[in-house]
Amino acid sequence: MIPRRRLPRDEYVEGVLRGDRTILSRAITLIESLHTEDIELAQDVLEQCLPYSGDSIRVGITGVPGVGKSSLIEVLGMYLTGTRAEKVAVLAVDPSSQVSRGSILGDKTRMEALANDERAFIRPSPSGGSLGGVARRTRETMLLCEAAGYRNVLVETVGVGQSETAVRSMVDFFLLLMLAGAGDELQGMKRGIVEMTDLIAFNKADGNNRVKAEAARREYESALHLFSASGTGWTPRVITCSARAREGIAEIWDAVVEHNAWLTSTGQLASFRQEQAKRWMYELIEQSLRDEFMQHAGVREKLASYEQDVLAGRLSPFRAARRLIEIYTENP
Ligand SMILES: Nc1nc2c(ncn2[C@@H]2O[C@H](COP(=O)(O)OP(=O)(O)OP(=O)(O)O)[C@@H](O)[C@H]2O)c(=O)[nH]1
Ligand SMILES: [Mg+2]
Repeated sequence: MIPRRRLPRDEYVEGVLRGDRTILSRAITLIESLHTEDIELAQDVLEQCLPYSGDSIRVGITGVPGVGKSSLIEVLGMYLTGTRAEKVAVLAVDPSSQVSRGSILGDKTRMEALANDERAFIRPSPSGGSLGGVARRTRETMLLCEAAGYRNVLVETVGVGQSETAVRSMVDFFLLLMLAGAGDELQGMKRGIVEMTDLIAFNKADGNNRVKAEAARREYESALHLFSASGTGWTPRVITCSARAREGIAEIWDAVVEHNAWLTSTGQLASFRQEQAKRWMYELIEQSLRDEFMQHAGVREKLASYEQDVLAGRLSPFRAARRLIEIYTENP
């Protein structure tokens, strides 16, 4: 990709605030950049946009690979932009994506209708780096999208590992997509995913699968009182849906809206936002310490050889870490 010249700060800020999609994209690219000069400018831009963010409905969507997250997001997105005439931003957290533009690039071409919709903005997962780094950039992207007037944000997360916890901490509503008969352990029952879920939807409830999905729904509904949803007092719901047949879509969004009204009326939305801001601060601290450390000339010079020593058993991980940190602190 040809590097594009940076814009002055105010051009980013004004562009984002008036909802200019090209500028919004460029501001996000700036946030994703690892160049020192970009990082400072990006923080400046974010700071200016921050007061205009936060006033949105943030929904995380998870589920095992192939459950239909992207398909459902496209249909849900079209419902929002069409039936409800609202703007929607679609983001993703996928730390496994190493390709230059992230893994939902394929989805972006697949989500063709939504991608071409004036009211929708789709941004693939930032690529590379730690989960923390990917999550931070997604969070900041979300804030920029909100400042650009996207009042609904959908975040897709890969249904494996810790990405779910990272996404849970940046959204208000968590939707777990499941498949009837695919095995509970596999789908997160045993990994504590259900406990952070506000709505379980059995997807692909179409064709021959319709009856099975309905049975699974009933079974889960009666088992669900065993779980206390995300500690908020909200009772999680269980429904069936089909991205293919476009069924259950309004029902999903009704639950989101109802949940949002309920969070607002109980004052929990405000504390969610506070909690999210606090977490963001700690993430930023960790991230910038880590970046500084990794970019320290002395550390860079020694890191690879220490890593080899640890691999070969010549040096304990403890000692290696300590020496590297000494190199960093002695000559910051
Ligand atoms: N029958 C049926 N098939 C569906 C439905 N939703 C999605 N699919 C199919 O399931 C497959 C996977 O769908 P995706 O939307 O890519 O699933 P995903 O969860 O985003 O997958 P990853 O991004 O790989 O984790 C595709 O072939 C879809 O066409 C549905 O409601 N019914
Ligand atoms: Mg997908």
